[in-house]
Order: sequence, then structure tokens, then C-alpha cells
Amino acid sequence: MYFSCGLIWRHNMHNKFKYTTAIARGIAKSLPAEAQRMDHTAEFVSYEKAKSQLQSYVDILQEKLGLKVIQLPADDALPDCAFVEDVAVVIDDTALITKPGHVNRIGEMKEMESCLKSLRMNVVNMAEIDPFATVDGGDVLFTGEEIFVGVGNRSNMAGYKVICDTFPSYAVHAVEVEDALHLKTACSLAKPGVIMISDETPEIQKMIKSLQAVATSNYRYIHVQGNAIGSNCLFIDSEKLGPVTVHPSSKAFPSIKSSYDAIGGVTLIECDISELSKVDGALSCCFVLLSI
Ligand code: CIR
Repeated sequence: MYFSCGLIWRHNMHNKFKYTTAIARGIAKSLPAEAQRMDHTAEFVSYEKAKSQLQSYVDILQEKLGLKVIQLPADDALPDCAFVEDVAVVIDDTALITKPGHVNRIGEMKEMESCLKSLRMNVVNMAEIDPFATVDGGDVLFTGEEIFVGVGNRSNMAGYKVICDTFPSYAVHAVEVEDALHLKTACSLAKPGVIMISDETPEIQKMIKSLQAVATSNYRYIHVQGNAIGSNCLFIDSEKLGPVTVHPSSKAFPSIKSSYDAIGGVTLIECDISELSKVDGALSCCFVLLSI
């Protein structure tokens, strides 16, 4: 069963991704041993390598794209704190502090809330609205025109409802998540109107079909072969380089170069966060993006 709420309103979607500022957070020393991970047999994670991969990613946003990057300090008591996307959903000038769906991640909200308040965003706190609501930002796919919320794993229907109420000028659709950590583990926006998708497993294919069934805008869907995480990317319409998509390395996902040639109108920048992906970190999860 699917749910949708909100208005179908014409938004100027190209203005929605003109980000000027990004919030990141350092890697906790406890990440290699204590971060949540779906595959407990996964390989050893190097703290040093994870840290240097995150720094290279920060450099892309800061040096190449010209964004201001605010780097919050890591907290070793919060092993997953680098995955900032999960604790805030920012659309236009409203920042919703979410309540992550895993109990070990709840402490991450505080630092993000103070940071967004200090930036004078319109901050809304999900836990104050409904204590039973949970949402990980990795479940929230914003296309500039509408919002898809993955529910069933980390995020629940009460969380979906809070998103509907917080962003009333957008249509918001619930999509059931199965066999994936988050909705955006298997799909994300490559540029306005284009969604990268994975077809790694039958459950993921079902999830993508559900998203396509409820979408109210027309999108072009591009398959990325291989591990689902290869469909997670980050689109920024930057002041310095224009429209850019940061995507996992073509060494791991060879089909992406030709996909971006076919999409056109966007510069592809490859970024390797393989160490973070061992603990299910996707590219989009390392930043909260703002247009301020
Ligand atoms: C977790 O399981 O919560 C973290 N180890 C990974 C979170 C990644 N978040 C994201 O891609 N949005």
C-alpha cells in the first residue's frame, strides 16, 4: 500500500540545488569497530583511510565547487556521526532535524541542530512533534519537485507524516524499503529530471517500481550495474562549475561514464568512499547541503 500527501505545485526545480554551504562531520575513531553495518562479515575498515577519503570528498566541494564546508567535530561516542545526511532534511530554508531509526544514532541530532540554528535556518525538530516518528535522511529523496520517503527499515509512517507537515508545498510519497538500508541506497538524483537506479536484487527492483508508480513528475531513470550503492550520487548546481554530480568511482561502476555522457548537461566528478561504504555509507550521506 502506498501513501502520498501534499500539493502538486510547480516549483522552479533548477533553483533548488544551488547550494553554497555544506555541513560535514569528522570520522569517529570508533567507526571501524562500532559503526552499524548490514554485513557483519565485511572487511576491516581503516580509520585513516576513511578519514582521508572523507577529506578528499570535502576538498571536492570546497576547492572544485566553491562551497563553504562547515566541519563539525567527530564524537567518538557516536560511531556513525560522519553520516550527517541521516539527521537533517533541508529543503529551501527549512531544516527538519530527524530522529534516526537506529537507537545508537540518536545522539547525533544535537550537534546538527545547534549548527543549523546558528545558521538561522528555520529549524523543526521531529522528536518534539511526534516522539514515535523516525526518519533517516538517507530515506528522503528530494527531486526539486516532490519528495519520496522510504519507509519500513529506519524510517516509519509517523516520520513520513512529519515530513508531509513540514514541507507542505511538496507532494510527499511513501515508498516501502526492502532489502536496503535506505531508499537512497538504491536510487538518487543525478540531475533534475534524472534518477539513477539500481536493480541489484528483486526486492530493490520492487522498491524502484513502487517509486516509479507514485511519482507525479516524469523522470528519466538510468540503471547503474553492480552494487546498489553505485546508484547513490550527489547533485549540486555550483556557482563555480555549474551543474555537477559527484558519483562513486567508475573503477567500481564502469557503466557510469557512458551514462553521464548520455545524460548530458552535468559534469561528472568521481569520488571514492569505498572505506565508508563498508559500513553502508553512501556518497550523499556525508553532507547536509544548504543554499544560504
Ligand atoms: C548506519 O547504518 O546507520 C551507518 N553505518 C550508515 C549510514 C549511511 N547513511 C546514508 O547513506 N544516508
